[in-house]
Amino acid sequence: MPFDLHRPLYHFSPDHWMNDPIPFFAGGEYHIFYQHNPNGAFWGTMHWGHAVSHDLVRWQELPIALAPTPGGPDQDGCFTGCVIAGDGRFHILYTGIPRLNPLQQVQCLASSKDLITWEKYPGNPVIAAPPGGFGECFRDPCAWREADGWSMVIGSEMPEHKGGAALLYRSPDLAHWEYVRPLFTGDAAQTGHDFECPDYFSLGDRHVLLTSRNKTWWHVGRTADHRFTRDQWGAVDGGALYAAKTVRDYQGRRLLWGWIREERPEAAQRAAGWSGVLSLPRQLDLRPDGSLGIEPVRELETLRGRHRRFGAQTVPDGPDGLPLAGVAGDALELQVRFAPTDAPILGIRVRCSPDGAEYAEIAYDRHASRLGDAPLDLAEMEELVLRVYVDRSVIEAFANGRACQTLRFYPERDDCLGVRLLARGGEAMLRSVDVWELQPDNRR
Ligand code: DQQ
Repeated sequence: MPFDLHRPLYHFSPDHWMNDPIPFFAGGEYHIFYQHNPNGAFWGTMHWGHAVSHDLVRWQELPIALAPTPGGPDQDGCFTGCVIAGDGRFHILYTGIPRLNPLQQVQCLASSKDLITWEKYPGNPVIAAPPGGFGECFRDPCAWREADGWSMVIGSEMPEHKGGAALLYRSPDLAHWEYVRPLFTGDAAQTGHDFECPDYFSLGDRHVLLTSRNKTWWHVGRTADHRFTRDQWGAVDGGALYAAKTVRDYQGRRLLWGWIREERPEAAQRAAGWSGVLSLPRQLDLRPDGSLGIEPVRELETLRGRHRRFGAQTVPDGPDGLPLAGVAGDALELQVRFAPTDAPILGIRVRCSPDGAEYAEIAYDRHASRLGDAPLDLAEMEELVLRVYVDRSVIEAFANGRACQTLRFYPERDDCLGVRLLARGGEAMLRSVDVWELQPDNRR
């Protein structure tokens, strides 16, 4: 394989195309299904790809799980959905595309004994048309078991682009579905005009709904009488992460993955032969104030190689940042702690060229209370704690257990390896920096 400066080393990124990961946990293994085009690094002819991991860190590709059936209700694509276990088998509910242009969307069922070989239900589609009164979007089913049958939400939208709608259905057997009502409707000004890829689960004593449009959004609230009432909401990630979904694992953890989108021209994606990256697994928790906490999982520590620690020091005010002496790499983990400060901007630059001209910047703006595009309010005496994973063209940054910003960075040169600490508008006090070189098995 020719050397590829941009292809991540420890993030999963299959050949050709991926989007929309769908996680599932069974038999001690983590599975990721994903939207996949096996015909090239561009969106089209949507299949379901499949990969498995024992440790949440190293992924192995498995055979394609679902492919469009010529002449079938999914002949133009097997779009996103969910995987569930029931009656001794596994089931996929997904959106079949009978026609892409103009867009037709129906809901389909497939089943499997081993998660590898899938049989489509002969009576597909199981839902042939949306209920009346909603806009065009009608896709991405998310189903779960209740004491007396199955429930499912399908991503939709209010008429005239007013906001998303999560349409609630009920079924005794996964094949026959009855529409109930919208579980929740959103406001376009807050969370976009529709709800792609809804994900719905309980967390602590609350319910959480994830929806996607432009970003993935979290909504935390309570459900009663088939209505979800939202208490708080926010963005799962301010950057390049989209279509995030979750699974509960054997430890009871709620784990989230998203699709890290490309931000380079389509021609460059096709030429590279790959497009789309699976995010690192993130653990979700309910914070004491009822908002959503998001942290990278501890299993990522198994990637750690050589470690360096830098102690307290002043970071001078300046446009270019303070180089972290002796640190270089395109696959790094960094943990940075800044003391509470008056500097309006503080953060870190990674993948810096030797002259400092090229870099990717993760900066906290104290006046705007934002980490990139992710809101982050720091309490008066709260440190800024950044955890940053660098993996060639992918940078995932986590701040204070509650804000994330995923970046893409595609340098032309191969010496963008430096790290610099940043303070602008005033000096900042660094408490410590820990740096690990990450040692993926698949260095290529
Ligand atoms: N991607 C799928 C759709 C979904 C969208 C198609 C979100 O099912 O709504 O690839 O990225």
